[in-house]
Amino acid sequence: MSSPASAQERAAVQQLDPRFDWARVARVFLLSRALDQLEESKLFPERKILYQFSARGHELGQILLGCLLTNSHDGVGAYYRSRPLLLTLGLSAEDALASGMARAGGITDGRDIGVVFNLPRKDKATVLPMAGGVGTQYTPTAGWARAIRYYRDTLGDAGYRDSMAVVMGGDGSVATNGFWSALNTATTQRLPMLFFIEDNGYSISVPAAAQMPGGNVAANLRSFGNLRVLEADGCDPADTARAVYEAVTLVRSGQGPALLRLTVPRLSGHSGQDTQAYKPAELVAAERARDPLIGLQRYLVPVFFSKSEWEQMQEAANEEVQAALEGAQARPHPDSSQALRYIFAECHGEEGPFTPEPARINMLDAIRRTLQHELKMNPKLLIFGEDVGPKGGVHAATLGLQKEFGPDRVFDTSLSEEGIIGNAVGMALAGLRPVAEIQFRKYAEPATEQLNDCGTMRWRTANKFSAPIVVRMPGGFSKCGDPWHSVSNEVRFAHAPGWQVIMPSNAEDAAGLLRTALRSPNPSIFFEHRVLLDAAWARRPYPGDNFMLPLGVAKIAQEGERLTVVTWAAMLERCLQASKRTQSPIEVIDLRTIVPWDRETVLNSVRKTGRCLIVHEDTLTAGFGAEIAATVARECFFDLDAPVERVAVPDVPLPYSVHLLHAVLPGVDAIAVRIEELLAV
Ligand SMILES: Cc1ncc(C[n+]2csc(CCOP(=O)(O)OP(=O)(O)O)c2C)c(N)n1
Repeated sequence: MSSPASAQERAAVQQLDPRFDWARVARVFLLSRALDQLEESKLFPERKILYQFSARGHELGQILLGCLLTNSHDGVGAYYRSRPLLLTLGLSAEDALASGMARAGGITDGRDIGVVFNLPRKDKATVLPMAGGVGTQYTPTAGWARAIRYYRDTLGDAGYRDSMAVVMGGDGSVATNGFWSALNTATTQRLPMLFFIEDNGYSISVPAAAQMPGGNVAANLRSFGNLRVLEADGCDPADTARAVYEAVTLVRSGQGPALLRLTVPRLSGHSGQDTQAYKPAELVAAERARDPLIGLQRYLVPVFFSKSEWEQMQEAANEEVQAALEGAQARPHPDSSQALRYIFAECHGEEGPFTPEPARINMLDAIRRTLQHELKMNPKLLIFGEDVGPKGGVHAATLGLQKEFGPDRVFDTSLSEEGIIGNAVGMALAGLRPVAEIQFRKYAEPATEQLNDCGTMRWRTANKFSAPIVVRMPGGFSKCGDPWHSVSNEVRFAHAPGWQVIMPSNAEDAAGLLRTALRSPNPSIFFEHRVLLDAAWARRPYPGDNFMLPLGVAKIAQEGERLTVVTWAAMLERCLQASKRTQSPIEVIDLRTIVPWDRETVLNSVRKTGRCLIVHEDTLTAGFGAEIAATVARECFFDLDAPVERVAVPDVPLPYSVHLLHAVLPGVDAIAVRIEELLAV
């Protein structure tokens, strides 16, 4: 900064918003611009980077925001155009370029595209792992905001005082489910959360007015309850500084959430490939004239910097970027031998001694008691979902838990599965242990994106982040079937990398497997089969408060030599009954978990018996049985005396009519017939 010579100049300096370090703002702005410039003019055309999402036009507000995110428990849900904010928070230019160039180290070690970032932090704001899906950032950030409140108010951790969550998004993102879900959560719960909307008027080529009436999210939300709404011109330094400061101060002061809409130009195409041919030429020209860099220069030069100082800063930014490029280019490619690592954590939870009780309880009580004990043991464990609070869940698995542990620990959510899972992810990232209930397996579908992104998080971030949540979901047939409440489709989770998939068949296993999941470093789907919740067959003595079962260890439910039946969950009882109908010794294996699945026990058994039948409730085509069959066919090829067979529901939903239901569900008769057929080969 030059020392202003005249009184007039000194006065002018004082007119700059004194709450910001403008030298820092200018430095980061010029660095960000130089990075985009290099990428757009050289690295992308030369195919040295394969994705480019320019932040040109968006920088000012992001950098001012970054200057205020000083609290170590602040959390930011960002998106692909947020690099200026990350640079403000400490992302180095070399890491930025190396990420785009898919070099070793850097942000994701070549696993994710260069702009899908994260920043794990101890001393400054954490940038939550981004995802490629527009709108996916909203609900996890609301979860982070909820975690702040839990640490601060329930656990009494003063370190969380004044902390906040910020979610960033474009005008297109406000049309997504995630935006509305997070807005509902943040406003009904009055969470410390800022919605930071950078409105550049376009979502790729679609104008903002196609996303919502009038195209102005702030105008539409002015009457939304519990929400402060602010707007500013994101190219005007004074106006942007005022609005960003006010928004951050409001949220930090505990007055609940706020939404700030900044209007900004998108000075480049949506991404490297996009020519913006759909934009009228006058608009492109007007956007160029609005460039916030011009605005910032006017604001700071000559009152704060002289013209030559400004030029020197520009030159310094270019030099920094050149050095960063050399550093990035010197880095090796990521080690391909590491590509399969970090789907799961490379450590295991501890197990304790256990003390079984004599009385048999049903699976529902076993689940409730396990949850109750873990709630007692772990103050960071929270249970939530639709109706799990005062009602105790529609299946009664959480009955009485809110009364015992209070509404901060066991609570109802709004009706948004995307919100339930997304919030859980954000809470887990903040160090809590969320247990989310999805009321019925089928209703996990609105949360598909959050579930998939949660599963891949550890891998995507090269082991920097993970969100070990437990998702309990009842499903499968009960007294009747129907296409909504009786879905099993567990294979869908087996196909989504990063999920442990647990399918207990009885009360004892349910307690042991659930406890393992609740202490596991990985996310788990815990499937509660509806017919087993109160089935007499599935009752067992409660195995004690320390009982844990390892995942991926099947149980040989019945030993035999002539044929191996592999099954899980509600089909186990039917398989055992069917095996009794035959006069031959049949080995029946209860897999207990399908990810990981116990290949060794299955393969050893088939090597012994030479015959294999797989029975499951999920539909036949591409069911998990197909995976087992392929493995057995390959690994036991020379031991097999008969083809590997499957009995499963044909490819239809489960019907409501009990008559129809039993026509499609694998029954004892059908299983017994297939066993006999295989024995006769
Ligand atoms: C769920 C989802 N649908 C579509 C896309 C493809 N896509 C990527 S960016 C984008 C436009 C988003 O626009 P906006 O939210 O306004 O942000 P901007 O790019 O303008 O900053 C689209 C449609 C995606 N990544 N995710």
